[in-house]
Amino acid sequence: MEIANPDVKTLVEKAKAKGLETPHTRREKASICEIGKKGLCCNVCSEGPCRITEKHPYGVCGLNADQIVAKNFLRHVAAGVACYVHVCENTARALMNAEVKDKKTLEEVCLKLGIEADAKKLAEFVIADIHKPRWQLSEIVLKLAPEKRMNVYKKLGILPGGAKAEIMDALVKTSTNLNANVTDMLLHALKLGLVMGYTALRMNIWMNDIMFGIPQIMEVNTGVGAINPNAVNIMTTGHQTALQQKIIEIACSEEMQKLARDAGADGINIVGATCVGQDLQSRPQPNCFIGQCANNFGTEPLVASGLIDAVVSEFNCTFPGLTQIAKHEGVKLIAIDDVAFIEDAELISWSPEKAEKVAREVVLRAIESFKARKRAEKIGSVKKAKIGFSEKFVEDNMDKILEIIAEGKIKGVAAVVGCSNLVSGGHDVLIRDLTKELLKRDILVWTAGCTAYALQGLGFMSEEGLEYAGEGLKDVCKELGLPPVWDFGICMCIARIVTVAEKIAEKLGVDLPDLPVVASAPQWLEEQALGDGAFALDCGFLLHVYPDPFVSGSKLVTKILTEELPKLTGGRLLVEKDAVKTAEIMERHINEKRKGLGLKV
Ligand code: XCC
Repeated sequence: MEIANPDVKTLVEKAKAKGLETPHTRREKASICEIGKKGLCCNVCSEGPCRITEKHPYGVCGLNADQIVAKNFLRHVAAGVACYVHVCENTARALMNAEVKDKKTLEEVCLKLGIEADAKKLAEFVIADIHKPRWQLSEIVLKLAPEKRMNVYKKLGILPGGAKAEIMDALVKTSTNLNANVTDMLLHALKLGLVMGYTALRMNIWMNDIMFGIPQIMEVNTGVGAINPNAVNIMTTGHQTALQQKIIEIACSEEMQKLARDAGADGINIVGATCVGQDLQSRPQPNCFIGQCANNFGTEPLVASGLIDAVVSEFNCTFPGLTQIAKHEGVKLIAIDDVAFIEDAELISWSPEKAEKVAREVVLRAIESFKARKRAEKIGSVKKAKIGFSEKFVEDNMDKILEIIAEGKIKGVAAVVGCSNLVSGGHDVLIRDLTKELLKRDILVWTAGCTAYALQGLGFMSEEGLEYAGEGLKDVCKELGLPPVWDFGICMCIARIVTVAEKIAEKLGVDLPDLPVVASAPQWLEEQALGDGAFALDCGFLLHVYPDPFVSGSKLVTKILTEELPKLTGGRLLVEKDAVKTAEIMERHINEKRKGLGLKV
């Protein structure tokens, strides 16, 4: 299997030599269900699991392929949205008693929501909104969705009630012998997309900004080469910045650094990995945070290297495969949220009241673990990356950005976001190839999530990235001193990208689908990505994904998502493995939108 990042490739080889499994080696041995891949397996009653084929077009209950595909799709979206609602709720808990770093954002957010500018009140408002019943519309969505889009959502009847109630009823509908209405289930998925976009993602991001400040453009080091083998190395996994930030603060304290030195280490370092590392990296951190070193599928190979003393997890992507590696390498696994509690991990549960105590325990465990660790060699390289883009940056530079797009030096924007996987050509492969194709066509790439690390690690966020850019894009980047790929941070910052798009649409007086903007999750992995995808379809974007989000087993569902939806929300699903074909379709789409706006093509 191809692995785009040479350092990850080395780590996988080294793990293999030690007899350790990584997803890359397990993938080759895995038994993949070809029927489930198309969404055609139903396992919600004791008569099944029923697998739908041409010869067996119905389950025992009478469900057909279209209904099973729609049901499975809604279940996946509901689970994905539930994940980020969990994160958002914890962030609100953290905000309750937190120090406010960015008062201006607090005031702006509260003004938008029509509440008093007070952190505690905002946190209570978010938690109350999440817990509303289904028959009371979510205030967050009502207040945040742009007016032009609201008309579309009202017409379709997809304005959601309380987040948890909508998720729960999606589970009810898709349980045994209940809803069998394809349209209703797909509309429910779109409704959950709004919960995802406005509540789970956007409110989470804004609450983090209030607590920790809006990301700033800065140059950072990234890559496994930054890891000092003789430091106590604590690796992050998850999505909950509010839970990890305290650990950095405690780890970097002189008291803990001294304890580490007394144990024979050079000090303690926090090694960023998965999405939470991406978010931590986007704001200035104390020195002992050494930057982002792995995306999702890079974590197991990195832990197998012997450079890591403890893994502290609070969400995905915490691979269960870490257990066998940790056992072999003597790595301490710690879960600070039980949703990420894997085998052999110790659960040290976070709560806002216990945050400091939890952080101290985590750091002390890591120092203990260091004492027993076998020595490992320094591995890999360090890349420079200019990161930290935000809605604020775009707002501050709005006129210039619009002028450049109008001139055609940049044709449009592609949001290339989300996870990495091993099936889209290999680890980080389609992300790399699609980005190259887009840049070549003078399409600016905005990114977030594991995709962002993939591109950072390959040099796209430094001058190196310019070699892939077309003439127009290259000129602009050189003039502004910016890379051709803009990193918005954690995958949840998809919400930032949509906020930016909304601001541009508002400025131009148009609706979101009128913009020369496209979206892609070229290597989507988990259910959250499908929830994000539902939001992108709500917003009316052309949404490229690979692989098929388990819908190809139904001609009807596929037709709705690819042909009917453009007439309803403007959104359209595109499933494509080939980078060139995808970029061509995206360029055509962007050019059509430019024509619609009266811009030269
Ligand atoms: Fe996991 Fe976030 Fe996805 Fe990366 S992008 S694969 S969830 S770590 Ni969020």
